[in-house]
Amino acid sequence: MRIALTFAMLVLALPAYAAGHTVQIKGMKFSPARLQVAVGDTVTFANADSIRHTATALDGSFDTGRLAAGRAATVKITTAGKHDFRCMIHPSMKGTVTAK
Ligand SMILES: [Cu+2]
Repeated sequence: MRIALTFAMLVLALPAYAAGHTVQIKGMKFSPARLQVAVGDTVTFANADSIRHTATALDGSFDTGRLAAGRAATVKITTAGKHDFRCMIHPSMKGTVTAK
């Protein structure tokens, strides 16, 4: 029992590996538009359209800035919660990153 408990504490003490997620921007849409991540993960927004877009969190938690055609930007999600984001150039383009 004590060994199992010690092992559990060791596992919990190990640093979590940050995962990388990718969101494609194509046809004036984010794909996927909704994603679940862990705090510390990164999200790469890749603009596959021929016009500029941004991925800007409404709570200010991340912002890619203006992404030219074919460009990508990676942001780190550092706070838990639901982060709605928009393209600031095309406000109809919406998405949500939910971080736990
Ligand atoms: Cu846009």
